[in-house]
Formats: sequence, structure tokens, C-alpha cells
Amino acid sequence: MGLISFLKEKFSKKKVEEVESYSQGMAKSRQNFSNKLNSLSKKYKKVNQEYFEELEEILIESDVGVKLTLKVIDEVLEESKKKRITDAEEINEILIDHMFEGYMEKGDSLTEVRFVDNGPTVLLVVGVNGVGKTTTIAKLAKRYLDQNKTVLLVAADTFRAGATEQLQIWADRLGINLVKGEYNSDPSSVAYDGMVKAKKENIDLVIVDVSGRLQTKQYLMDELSKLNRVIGKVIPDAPHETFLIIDATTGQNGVVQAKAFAEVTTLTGVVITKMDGTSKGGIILAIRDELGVPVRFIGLGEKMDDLKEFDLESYIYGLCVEK
Ligand SMILES: Nc1nc2c(ncn2[C@@H]2O[C@H](COP(=O)(O)OP(=O)(O)O)[C@@H](O)[C@H]2O)c(=O)[nH]1
Ligand SMILES: [Mg+2]
Repeated sequence: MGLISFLKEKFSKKKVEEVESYSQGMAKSRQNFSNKLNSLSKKYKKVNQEYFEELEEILIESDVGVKLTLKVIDEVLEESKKKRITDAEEINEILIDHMFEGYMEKGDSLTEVRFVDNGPTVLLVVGVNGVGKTTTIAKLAKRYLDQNKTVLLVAADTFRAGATEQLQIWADRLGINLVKGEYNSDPSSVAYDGMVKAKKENIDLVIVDVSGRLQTKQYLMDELSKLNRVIGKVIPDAPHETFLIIDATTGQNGVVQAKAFAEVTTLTGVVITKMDGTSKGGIILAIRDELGVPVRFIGLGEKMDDLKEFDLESYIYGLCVEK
């Protein structure tokens, strides 16, 4: 049984809330992707060269990325030849199996923040302006507050006008503390203050909002390594996690950003925001293929509870299964 048939059966019996929220959040992507796949299989019934060319186009238009698209199409061609399958619907199922196998091949798929046994766990959150960093930080803080952890926020994005104020509003709403500095002050000194406070107060999770200025790679690299050094001085082995935030609506530009960050620092996870606002949900696969870093959470809306653990099966279902 193909993966899609398997998932249809699994989720039609057990309509879990998680799957529902994925389905809603990914409606635009699904309309784009699964409708195109369906009309393609109706148009061709039996596959041929043109069919595979159109299939390739659909994948590329969904932001799966050229490299992964070519790899997957090759695999599907090979399997269909070997098994002598020419029925377009069956081929589409094989395609989906391969797209998602590709994800699993790229390493671990953990989601929740990994907490250290002793002392504060430090999570750096990086990404360019406007991708949803601050909102995601607030959502993550809420998630772990709900799990009875103590959370401290650190506003190390001191360059963007209003960034600190925005984080302050969230901290107030959530009833937690925020460590901040003057506008344009050194992010590392704010981070330092944050670490000292977190250690003194024995906080479980410290989330640091980091400015993602990509003017030059050297600049970003210097700034991030200084930040890492300063944090590690106060809390050994910290930061424990570095999440990169990518806006799904930026398409392949998001992939370019991800590569740039991965070159200058060690990323332990990616969070893809605004999945609800794109019709090109394939970006998750492209990022995973290019970086090999697990997607830890996805943003499916602007509300506090719209941040979900990334779940590959729910994602596939949300992307591919017509409602
Ligand atoms: N629809 C939608 N909007 C989001 C999501 N995440 C963030 N946003 C919006 O994106 C905008 C920029 O977010 P912000 O957190 O300020 O970005 P930052 O500059 O990276 O800190 C805000 O209007 C957020 O409400 C999401 O998952 N879905
Ligand atoms: Mg911000």
C-alpha cells in the first residue's frame, strides 16, 4: 500500500486535532499541489515522457527545489519501469512515497526542545527580519510555560527599531521576564546579562531573540560567534539549541537564507512560519534536503497556539490528501 492510502486510512479512522490543524493551515498548499497532481493523473491515465515533464513542473512550482525534484523524478521513473507501472494514479503514490522517504533519509526528526539535565537550557533564535522570529519565540515560550517550565526571554535583537518593545508586550502577556538593553547596544552584552539572570534564578529555558542581519556573511559570522562565546562563558555548553526561522512564503529565497545561516553557525533546527500563507508547501522538503537539519516546528497561523510540532505524516496528509 502506498503511503497516501496508508495515511488516508489511518487519519480517516482517527481524526486527531493535530491533523485537523495541519489540514486547515495547509489548505492553500494542498489546493495547489494535490489538485494539480489529480488533474495530471486524469489527463494522462497512462504515463509517458510528457507526463513526467509536467510532474517535474508541479514539484518545482511547489518549492520542493530543483535538486530534490530531479532526484525524486529519477527514482519514480526507475521504480515504475522496474515494476512496469504505467497508471498515473499509482505513479503519483510512488512519487509521494519517495518525496517523504527523502525527508527521513536526512537524519533525525526530533521536534521538542532538548532540555539539559542541569541548569538553564539556552535556545538561540535566528533569522532575517520579518520572518516571524519574535512571534515564534512567544509561541515557544507559551508552549513550555504550559509544560510547567520557567522561561526567560532575552532581547538580543537590539538593532531593529521596536523589536524589544514587541518582545516586551509578549513577555507581559505571558507573565514572564525579559532581559533587554539599549537600542543599538551590543547584543552580546544583553545576552550576557540574560545568562547571568537565568543562572541565578535557575530558569529552565532561556530564549534569545537574535538579529539576523545578513549584510555580509563575515559580519553575521562574527556576531554569532561572539554571542555563542559570551553565552558559553556563563553557561557551559550553551547555547544548546539554535533554531533558524524561515518564512514559507519567501519560497526559494528562504532556502538561500537557510544556506547562508548554516554556513556561519551550527543550526540544530528550523522552524517554518506562515505555512498557512503559502500555496507552495514543498519548501519544508527543500530545506531539509539542502541542510539536513530537522524541521522542529511549523507556524500555521498568527495565534499563540498556531505553532505545531513538525509531524511528517500530518504534513504529508495536509499537503496531499484532497478534502
Ligand atoms: N499567517 C501567519 N503569520 C505569521 C506567522 N508567524 C508570524 N506571523 C506574522 O509575521 C509578521 C512578522 O512577525 P515577527 O515575529 O514580528 O517577525 P520578526 O521580524 O522575524 O521578529 C507578524 O505580523 C506575525 O503575526 C504564521 O505562522 N502565520
Ligand atoms: Mg522581531
